[in-house]
Amino acid sequence: MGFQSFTSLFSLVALVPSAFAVLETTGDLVISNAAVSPDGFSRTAVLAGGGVVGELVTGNKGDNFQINVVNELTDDTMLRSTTVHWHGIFQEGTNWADGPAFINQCPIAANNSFLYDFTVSDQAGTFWYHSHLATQYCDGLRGPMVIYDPDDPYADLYDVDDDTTVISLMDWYHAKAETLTFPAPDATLINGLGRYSGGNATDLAVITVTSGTRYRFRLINLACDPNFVFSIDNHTMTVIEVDGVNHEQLVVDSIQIFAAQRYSFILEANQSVDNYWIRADPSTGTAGYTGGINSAILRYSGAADSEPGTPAVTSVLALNETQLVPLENPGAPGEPEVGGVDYALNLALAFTGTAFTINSYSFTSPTVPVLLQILSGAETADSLLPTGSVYALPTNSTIEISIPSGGLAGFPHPFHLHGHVFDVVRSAGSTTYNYVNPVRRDVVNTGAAGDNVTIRFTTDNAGPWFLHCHIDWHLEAGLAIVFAEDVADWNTTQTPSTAWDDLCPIYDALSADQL
Ligand SMILES: [Cu+2]
Repeated sequence: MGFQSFTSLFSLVALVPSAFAVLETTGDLVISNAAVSPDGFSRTAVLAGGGVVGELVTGNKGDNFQINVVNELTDDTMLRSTTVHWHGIFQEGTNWADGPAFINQCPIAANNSFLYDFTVSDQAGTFWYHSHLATQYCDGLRGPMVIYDPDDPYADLYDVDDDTTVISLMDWYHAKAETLTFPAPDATLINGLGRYSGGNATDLAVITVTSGTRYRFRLINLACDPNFVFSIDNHTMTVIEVDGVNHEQLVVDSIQIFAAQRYSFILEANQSVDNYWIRADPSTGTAGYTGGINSAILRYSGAADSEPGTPAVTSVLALNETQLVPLENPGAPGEPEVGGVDYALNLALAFTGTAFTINSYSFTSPTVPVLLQILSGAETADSLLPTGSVYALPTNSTIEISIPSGGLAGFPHPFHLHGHVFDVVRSAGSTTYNYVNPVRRDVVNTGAAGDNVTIRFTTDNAGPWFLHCHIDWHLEAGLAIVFAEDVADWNTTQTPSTAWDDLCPIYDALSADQL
């Protein structure tokens, strides 16, 4: 604790961000522009805490977080306003701190700051944060967030779980997000380093392990688009956590991880002292490993400072979502039959050639945040904007959402619900329904033609909650709706800060070049 305290004090006066900066529950998260070249190609990016991978935000189950987002963005060729969403955190009673622009708040203008003050009362696991304004996080504003559990039921399975065991995967673009339409990424970054096809043999991320030690790795897909097939040569992985929910142990040799999903897995350093390839093959962009693309290095202490020579092998134990079983309180709410809930909703998805629609409406941001519409006087859910994209959900009710994505353009689409986790009673690639012990998570792959991915949850969290495709280019093209949960109670349960009240007047007064 002494060293931690010293580094915290030191960070108050140090202006150069550390490569291993950790923000523990309380402090400033500075959003700034800087030129970076994580794959050898230099571009100006939007950074959280100064790194291509944002500062690691940590805390313990039960902690209150007070993160002051300081907007120092100056580059008007990109968005200068910002917001931060804490992905997977329920925000019970603090819907105003969830982050999505024009759903939960107005954007934070440049040269301003905004305090996100929320308590993580009963969640632990692997999370992340990112801008939730247009496609800003594709320009860089994304980082990991870990909520440690002092009473982790799996504590006996591992020896190491710290800032060195977070593995972040992301797509990287050489052009600025606002100039791109349904682009393919230029590179894959693993822990903020990578190479692009045709580029130089730049440094790759190295994860160091000690022979005989067991690690809890926390794998996070921070991508704007691709899913990755992740593996580590010569090693199996025992999955124990899915999107912040403990699951029964499942041994796999590869993990297809969709945008915004997370897994914790145990890796035992039980192979000979050597270097091994870590692989993350993307679904879009340049596939494969030629020249060290889509790769990082697992290095045993004592091994040579060189690249691995291990060959790629075919996976024989790929992760299958239907094999994941929640460790605590498994089972979906409602009756064990299709539609056996209080409120069932089918989402018919379509693509017009330029925009996505859900039940015939393409989501476009309202000018007044959905939460503010009620707090400032709108009286019924029916009047909430944008028209056709807001669905009122009754409180204390069982909900079923079916998503027959049917090979919709750009599939497979990973759908994310804010404010909840859900039980996936029908997974992609499966025609059977599991109401007994289905995977519980907050981002689900909705699959291909013939799939009808179906999720269930219970309404116990008042506020407007976004449901959207987590391919950010698709969200921007309208693949989203808003659940207005328990609207009647927003005025009594939601008490935003004065600073929150000030966000919209400040933002609305900005000139075009300040947006
Ligand atoms: Cu999508």
